[in-house]
Amino acid sequence: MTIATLDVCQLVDLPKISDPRGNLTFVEAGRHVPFEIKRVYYLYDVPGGAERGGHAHKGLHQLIVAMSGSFDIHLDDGENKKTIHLNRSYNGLYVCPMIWREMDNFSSGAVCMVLASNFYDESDYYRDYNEFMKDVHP
Ligand code: T46
Repeated sequence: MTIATLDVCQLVDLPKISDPRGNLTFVEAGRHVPFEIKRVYYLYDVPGGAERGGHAHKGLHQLIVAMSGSFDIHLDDGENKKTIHLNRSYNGLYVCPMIWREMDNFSSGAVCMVLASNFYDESDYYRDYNEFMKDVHP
């Protein structure tokens, strides 16, 4: 198992084609995200005060984009923590495997889109922080 560090979880500037008719952003697998995209999902209608996440993935790579509105993502590699405020639809946050994440502070109307490197698989999750820590710091 590869132990991740927060250093690789960085904001990616996605291309933005500005146009008086409205802006356009695109994402190309292998070019803007360092993985093949196998799944896209999105969170929406998130009630004020809700928290999401609260888990880590063993092998999943993700790019998280605030398509609309804003929210905070708190990342934790077992040693260091950082919080990122996402509020631009031309920025994506790359999150590598083995990073505990929690999300909160969703604005009204926020839409969080996630590009993921694999299909949904519950066995890829750590949902217990102590289990995650045991594997990060055996
Ligand atoms: C992450 C944040 C941003 C599925 O059936 N298929 C799916 O593709 C997903 C993502 C979830 N589910 C089911 C599994 C659970 O019964 O939907 C329920 C909620 O899933 P989860 O606990 O993963 O939801 P979030 O919003 O806490 O977390 C998700 C991602 O799992 C996670 O990787 O970073 O969105």
